[in-house]
Order: sequence, then C-alpha cells, then structure tokens
Amino acid sequence: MRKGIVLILTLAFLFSLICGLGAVGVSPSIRLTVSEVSGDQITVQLRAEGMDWVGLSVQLLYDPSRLTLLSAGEGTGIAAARQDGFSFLCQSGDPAQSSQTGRCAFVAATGAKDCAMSRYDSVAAVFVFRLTDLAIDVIPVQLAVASLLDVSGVPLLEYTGFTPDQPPVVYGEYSLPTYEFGDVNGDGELTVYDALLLLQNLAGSVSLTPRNLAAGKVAGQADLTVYDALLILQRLAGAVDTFPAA
Ligand SMILES: [Ca+2]
Repeated sequence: MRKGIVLILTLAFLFSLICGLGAVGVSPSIRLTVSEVSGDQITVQLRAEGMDWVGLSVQLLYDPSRLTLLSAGEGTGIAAARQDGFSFLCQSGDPAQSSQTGRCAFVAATGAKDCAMSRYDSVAAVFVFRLTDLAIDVIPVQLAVASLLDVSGVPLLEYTGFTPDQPPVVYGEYSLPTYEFGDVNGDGELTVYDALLLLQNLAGSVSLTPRNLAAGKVAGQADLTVYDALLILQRLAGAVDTFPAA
C-alpha cells in the first residue's frame, strides 16, 4: 500500500515536470542584458519572462556620445514564433532625439492572438550598438519605456522611466574589462606586436577598437601618433621604465 502511494506521488511529480509546472514561480519581468561584446560592437537583449504576451513596445535610451545604434529588431523568441507560422509585425528604429540626455531606439511588435509567447525563447528584442571613442569604460543602456500587451491590447507589465523625478526601473550597465597601457591587443603581454598594431592603425591598414586605441595612447596625448609605438619599443628595449600615460 505504502509503495503504491510512493509510486503515485513519484508519477505526479514527474507529470508536473513534463507539463512544465516546474517553471511555476518565475516572476513576470522585462530586463536588459548585455549578451555580447565583440570588437567595437555591443549587443543588448531585452528579455520578457514569466508571462504570456502578443504585443511588445520598448524604447531604449542611450548616450549617443558613447553608443551608435547599428540595428534594433525582433529577438529570437519572435523569430521562432514566426517559424511556427504565427504572424508577427515588427517595427524598429532610432526615431529622434528623445530627451536632453540621449537618443532612443525602439522596437514594437504585434503577433497573432493565439500565439502564446511564453513557450518561446524569452529574447523579445535585440539592439546592436557600436562603441564610440568615448566608450572605453562603462556603457550605460537604459530601458526608458517598455510594455507587453495581451491579446486585447491591455498591458500585462509596464515600465516607464522617462521623467526626471522618476528613476529608471530597469537599468543595464556593462563595464568593459580594464586595460594595461601598451597592451594594445589585450592579450596580457607587452610585445613588439602591440607597437606594430599601432603603426598599422596609423597607416590605415588595421582598425582598432576604442578600447585598444585607449590602451595604445601610452604618451598620454589625445591622439595616437608614431611616438606611442616608439615608446612601446623603448620600454621593451629597457630604455624607459614607465609610460607617460600610466
Ligand atoms: Ca599585447
């Protein structure tokens, strides 16, 4: 008898896992994550988790002196739903100066009423930015307005953070790895190759990321010159112990 009860409880537990009841407890949320930093590009994902939705509206505020918007568009969750035959309209762009402090990227998507987005990947939108020369430290990206809509257009969850007296609810920030002066390629060592990269950059045959350029300005001047490469070579030869910028 006891074995029978244990068996029933075990089967009930397994059934709950199979039916996805194990996922109960995920609170509804909209959040930003930095998913990738590659060279001078940074990819920011908007994830919508713990709820079902068919409509999305999101605006991202960013500092144009540090970031240039390359693309804004649907995430893998919407793409997967479309592959399953559900219709999804998606608009995106970088409309205008939206406040005194930054620019705004937006994505809006509307799907079929019977498309339950909770069964797909939670990545709802993807933004790709290029880092500018000033972006060598911290990259702030702020979710200014975001809402998810149900089949009747009613917001399931809404965040706003646009007004000066209302701090942003969601805030994404990514700190780039620190760099050592002279280590242009960021491999942790000071070598002739670092000086060579600077010379190639000056000659126009190699483009360096803002962070790599910052590491190469060992003379401590605003612009990169042949003198920076020379200082690296002098340090390797033991002629100087430190860099003026360090
Ligand atoms: Ca190096």
